[in-house]
Amino acid sequence: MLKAESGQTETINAAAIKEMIHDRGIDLVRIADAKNLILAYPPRPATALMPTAKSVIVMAVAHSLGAVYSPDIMLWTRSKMQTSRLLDETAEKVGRMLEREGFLTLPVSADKPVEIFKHDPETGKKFRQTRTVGFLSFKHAAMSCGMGEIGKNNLLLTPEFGPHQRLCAIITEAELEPDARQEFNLCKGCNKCMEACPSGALTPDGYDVDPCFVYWSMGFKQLPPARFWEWPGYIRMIRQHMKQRDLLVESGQIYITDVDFCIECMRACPVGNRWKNIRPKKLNPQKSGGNL
Ligand code: B12
Ligand code: SF4
Ligand code: SF4
Repeated sequence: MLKAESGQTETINAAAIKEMIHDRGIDLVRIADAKNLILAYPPRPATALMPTAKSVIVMAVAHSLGAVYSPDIMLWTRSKMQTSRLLDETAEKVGRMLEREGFLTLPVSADKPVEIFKHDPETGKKFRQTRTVGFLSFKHAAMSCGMGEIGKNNLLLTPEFGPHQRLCAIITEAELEPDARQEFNLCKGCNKCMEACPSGALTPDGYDVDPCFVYWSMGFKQLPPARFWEWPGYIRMIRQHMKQRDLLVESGQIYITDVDFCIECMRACPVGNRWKNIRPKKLNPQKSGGNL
């Protein structure tokens, strides 16, 4: 147990923090050693955000499966916002409690904002498609404390919920006992995620962020042209979309409700014990601005 500098009676240890977080409605919580995180590329160590960090508390809230399998992605999007709210609110409250007890603490939001890169920081070359990166990679933090593994769909799979959860983290100076990493072998290698991916971002070679970003953010199956002869085809695609979509009205909804255009790699994945009894047998296509 850590002695809080405030001298108050709050118990600050891993078990007490986990209980407090579970009581607020969070489904999974584990703790990683801040100095021993598995790093993604580009690396985003917790100690770059807080040099004195000792622990990273990783939290997950399951999505409503009804929303995942709903006929229109907008229903999921709204539900996703609520999972983010629950996570962010919990992170904020636990963070304030830890700071009251004398431990510098940084809640990292389940949602945006993210860092935006127009150029490759290593070479200075302009990316064909702007890239975004989180301040901390939650999937890697979650793997670091044995919450799950990254599947072929490039998402964190947990034994309980498969890919159907939203993640969030709290970086803190409080030294909490870390949870061990684990081997799971949850991914069945069934390739359902690859078959379901409308943009071609998921292939046997792995995950390609650019086509995913373009489809997820706008529902477009083509990347912006890299050569001048690619323009006519690209313009044809945009005109096709404009016939049925109102991009101006849509952008209003996107800003208010954080609309995404795709969760197919998540929907298609059969992993997750808790869903066994309620998972629908048939997966109907989900309507989004992208499926024209
Ligand atoms: C930015 C981001 C995106 C971007 C980029 C994705 C990416 N992989 O980088 C876009 C918008 C495309 C995206 C898409 C999706 N996302 Co997203 N996303 C994030 C976010 C905010 C940060 C991801 C990140 O930084 N990852 C770390 C890097 C380093 O990831 P990586 O996959 O190993 O590597 C890629 C990048 O580094 C990029 N890359 C390669 N070289 C370079 C160079 C530079 C300079 C840069 C900047 C990037 C870059 O390509 C790599 C893959 O080849 C996280 C939340 C968080 N803070 O972790 C959510 C998160 C990963 N997303 C999530 C989800 C659910 C999705 C989507 C299903 C969309 C949706 N509707 O919600 C898809 C799934 C795509 C997929 N199959 O991976 C969930 C995943 C939950 C889970 N169970 O795993 C997270 C954790 C959000 C959350 N709070 O729960 N996402
Ligand atoms: S979010 Fe959609 S486009 Fe991106 S990898 Fe998943 S299925 Fe493919
Ligand atoms: S859909 Fe199949 S291959 Fe893809 S992540 Fe899930 S289990 Fe693995």
